[in-house]
Amino acid sequence: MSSPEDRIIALIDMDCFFCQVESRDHPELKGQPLVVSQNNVVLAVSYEARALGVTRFIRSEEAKEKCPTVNIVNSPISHGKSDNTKYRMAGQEVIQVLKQHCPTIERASIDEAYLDITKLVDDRLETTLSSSEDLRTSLSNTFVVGYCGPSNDEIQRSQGLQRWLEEVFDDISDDQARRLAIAAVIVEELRREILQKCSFTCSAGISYNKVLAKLACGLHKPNKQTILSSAEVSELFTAVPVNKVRNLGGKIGKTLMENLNCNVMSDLMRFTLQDLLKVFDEKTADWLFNIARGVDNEPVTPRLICKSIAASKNFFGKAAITDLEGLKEWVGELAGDLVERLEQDFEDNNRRATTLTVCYHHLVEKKNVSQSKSCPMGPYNKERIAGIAFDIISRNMQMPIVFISLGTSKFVSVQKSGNFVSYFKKGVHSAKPMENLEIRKEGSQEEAREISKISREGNEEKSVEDRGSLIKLQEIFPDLNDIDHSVLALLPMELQDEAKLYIKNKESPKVNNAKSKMSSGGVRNGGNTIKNFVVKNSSAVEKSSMIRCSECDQMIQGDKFSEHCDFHVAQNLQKSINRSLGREVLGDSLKRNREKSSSPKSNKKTRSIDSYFSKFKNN
Ligand code: TTP
Ligand code: CA
Ligand code: CA
Repeated sequence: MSSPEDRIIALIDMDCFFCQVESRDHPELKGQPLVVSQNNVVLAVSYEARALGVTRFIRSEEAKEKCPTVNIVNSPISHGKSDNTKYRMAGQEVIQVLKQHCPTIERASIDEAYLDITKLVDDRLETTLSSSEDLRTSLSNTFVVGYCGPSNDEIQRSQGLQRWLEEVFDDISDDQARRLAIAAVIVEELRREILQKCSFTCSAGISYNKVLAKLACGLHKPNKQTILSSAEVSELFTAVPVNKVRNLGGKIGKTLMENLNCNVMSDLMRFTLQDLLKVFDEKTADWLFNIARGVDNEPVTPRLICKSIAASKNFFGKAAITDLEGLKEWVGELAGDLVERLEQDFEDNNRRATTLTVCYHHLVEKKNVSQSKSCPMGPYNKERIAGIAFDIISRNMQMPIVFISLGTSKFVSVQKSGNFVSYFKKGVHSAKPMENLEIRKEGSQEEAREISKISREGNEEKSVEDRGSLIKLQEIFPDLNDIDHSVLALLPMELQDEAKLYIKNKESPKVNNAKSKMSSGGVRNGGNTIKNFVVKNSSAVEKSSMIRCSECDQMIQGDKFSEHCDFHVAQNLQKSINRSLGREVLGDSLKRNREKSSSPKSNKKTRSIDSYFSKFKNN
């Protein structure tokens, strides 16, 4: 397989998915005009309702005005917001069916998946002899681009299919066409089985790359499938608007349309690679140049589970968030929802997210302005995540807020050990709820450990002890010679230090031997520092490398990066607490600490956050 046209890729997309899930639960709704609404906005429209003029993204009342007989189902609510669990699980049922037949499946959204069926097709071609007549009977729901009109007209479809099979299958023996025809038979079988086992209809596109399979899938719906061969691409592209193509729905498509005057895909052929390089980065220019010619080499990456997990909500009209109280309430709800789903995902898929992205839209002169910020993801803890989101969003006081999303991504596989699970699930390191947070300073003998600290008054010692007895490095990594660094980065500093020490000892056994506690599996009491909440990318801690801090844009030495991040977390928390509570927490805590340090029993030092910053910001 060397040519970009040698693969066979299918995209399967469920028809009016949320409506099908609802009408499977409520059979009286089957065949009826139906919409599924969330927050009073129509998100899914049955084909019966579409025929009566109902469209997506209108308000439920508007749907009723357009079609008085329409049934409106409101999607389930949890944490004060729509809960898609039911639909996600229904999507997973479909994946289970596909999994029985195809090893290379990429779940692309709640209701669609790409399949690389190249091998299935080649195996079938080797083992089965099919005449064009056999194929015509098997392909009873299949359209062929270039051999049918744009409608779902059955006569045009079957005549076109027959003509195509005769032309390319019997006469010329076009190899790609033969393989696409066999692929279409396989996809007809898969769709039939999905209907039998899950009671859902779906549509499919069959072509030789992901972009074209997706495009083909949308041409004939519902309950149909479409073949797109390379010979038909250039003709089809004269009629395909640029923004209807996968990856071109956003900024890139807009630039093509507005700045380069490309309206349909064939317009893109006017540009050389050099022309495109003047406007786009190398990767994008290259991709555009290729896709204009129907070439897309993106592989189908086997993935049965989503790449990201997010909890989000729109706040339309009067529901817009206008004060910190409202913001606090909603980030709490969203964080609760997110953590529930992450914990379930952890149970199901043995993986943990390492990046948290907080995105929000606020209104400026009635226009939506989007902001987003990513940071490392620590333990799955509702209060902690809510605190981070609150801090990020409240920082600029940009109200009213009309959309918030807390998303997690960059999953790493983890081994499940009892303590590892309980560590993350119980949130031993959970930060305090925002209203109780206090920032104070603590000095220690090791200068590098002098960092800002979130502590729970009175409970701090207990939580450190708890952690010590709960977590032992060896229980997380039974084979200490095979420590997964991405998992290690999720653990408390004490355990990270233990691991580093172990690795160092392994490399030069004479050094530091006395210090190591690995043989006893003990855990040093390092204090419940804010460091514990900061996940470090294992590559980011390379001493020699420099990392740009997204917060202050400074280049930071790798081994100082975590401390630098700690500073920002502490500083931001401090700001948000000061803002939300309207009092000088730092002033109070410093005062308290000063009092404590003056007591003969205390050996704690105090240091202002500014002096902390001046130390780390230029590291
Ligand atoms: P789609 O596949 O875009 O649409 P659909 O399945 O309803 O209809 P079609 O037959 O045209 O494929 O979306 C899948 C489901 O995702 C849809 O049923 C409802 C949900 N959805 C949202 O929750 N929010 C959105 O913005 C969109 C577009 C869909
Ligand atoms: Ca769909
Ligand atoms: Ca879809």
